[in-house]
Amino acid sequence: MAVSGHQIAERARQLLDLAATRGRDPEKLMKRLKAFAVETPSWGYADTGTRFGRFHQPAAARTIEEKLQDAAQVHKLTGACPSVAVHVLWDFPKGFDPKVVEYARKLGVRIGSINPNLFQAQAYKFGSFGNPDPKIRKQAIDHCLEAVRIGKAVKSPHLSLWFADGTNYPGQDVIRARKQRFTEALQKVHKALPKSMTMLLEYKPFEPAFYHTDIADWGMAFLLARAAGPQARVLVDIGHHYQGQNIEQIVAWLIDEEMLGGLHFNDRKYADDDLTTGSIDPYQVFRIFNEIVTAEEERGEVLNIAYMVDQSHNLKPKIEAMIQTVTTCHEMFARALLVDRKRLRDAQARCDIVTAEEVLRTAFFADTRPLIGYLRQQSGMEADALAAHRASGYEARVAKERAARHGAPSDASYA
Ligand SMILES: [Mn+2]
Repeated sequence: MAVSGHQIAERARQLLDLAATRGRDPEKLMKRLKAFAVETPSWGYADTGTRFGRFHQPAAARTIEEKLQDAAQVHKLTGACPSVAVHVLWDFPKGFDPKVVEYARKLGVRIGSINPNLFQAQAYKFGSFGNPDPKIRKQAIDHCLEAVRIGKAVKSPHLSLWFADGTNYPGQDVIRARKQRFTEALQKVHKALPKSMTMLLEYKPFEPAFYHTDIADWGMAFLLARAAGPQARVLVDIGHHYQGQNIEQIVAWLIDEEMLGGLHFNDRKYADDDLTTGSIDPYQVFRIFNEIVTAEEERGEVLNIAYMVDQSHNLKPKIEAMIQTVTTCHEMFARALLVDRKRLRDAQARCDIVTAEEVLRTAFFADTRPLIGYLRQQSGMEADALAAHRASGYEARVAKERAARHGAPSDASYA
């Protein structure tokens, strides 16, 4: 964005004036935008790949400390990412080290959701909570209990569960029996939760299981969460749906049932592609935020929804990809705040479809980049986080440091 700070402030003021004509208090709007936070995942800063291969980036983080450094860089530039999701197995391979809490604090971030790993160990070949072998189910439950202990130690608000469980061929196992095993295991883990922790239950229709997945859609996640206990909610990952599925409707229904716990942001063209948010369908991100803002305005309160990024794209530079995603989320949320609610409600009451749709389209096509830039300027940051990151020389510096620390990345095939 080759515009001056003054121009950004000017454009932001025009947008705020426009918001005022749509019945919105500009000061409150800026406050709401400032409070917007999205958690970034530790695994989004590390080398990843597809099942065909893994392409290394010299600056990719390899240890939890390096992942936290990168997450702190994103937070420093965007002001919107104060917490970092951790992955128990990948981030604490030798067991949890409480020193990371202090290290994160020093960097200006904190540990967020705790993600157990119930899919990588050989034991989980035929499932974790759904496994027919009670010993393996116990191993999976014990790993989750350890994740809860870590969550207590770092004061994390979320235990975030995703299961690769399912079967690959008809007849492989009894679908109902697996459902019952899941219910029982989730209840055991729920019992161990402190009052301050919410269990988030994620669903996905297929992959790695290609015949049936134990938690395949939001309805199954909803029923299991309800059976697990009062602190369990559904986690909606944008990439975990069939093509064409109306995700904002799922979000709206879960809000209405008080069961929406969080969102995992990413984008996709075909399946669970882990692309950067809004790179394929920014209108979908807007429509999701619009459902959330609609509910918040009706109720006059901010909903307790964990906004999180879940992407680990393997070609873009990691931090740049994360800044793009976080900024897109922020900008789309701002667009949802610019919807002329009164005009929309009037049009809806008259069944005036075209006006109602145009109200949404008008907000969606508003360029909210100056608003986010202005917000950052007011907090002493550069308006353009991506340009600021590139100008900082951070990537070249950490690439050199990390190469010196670890040597060249191993070319071993992706496991
Ligand atoms: Mn996810």
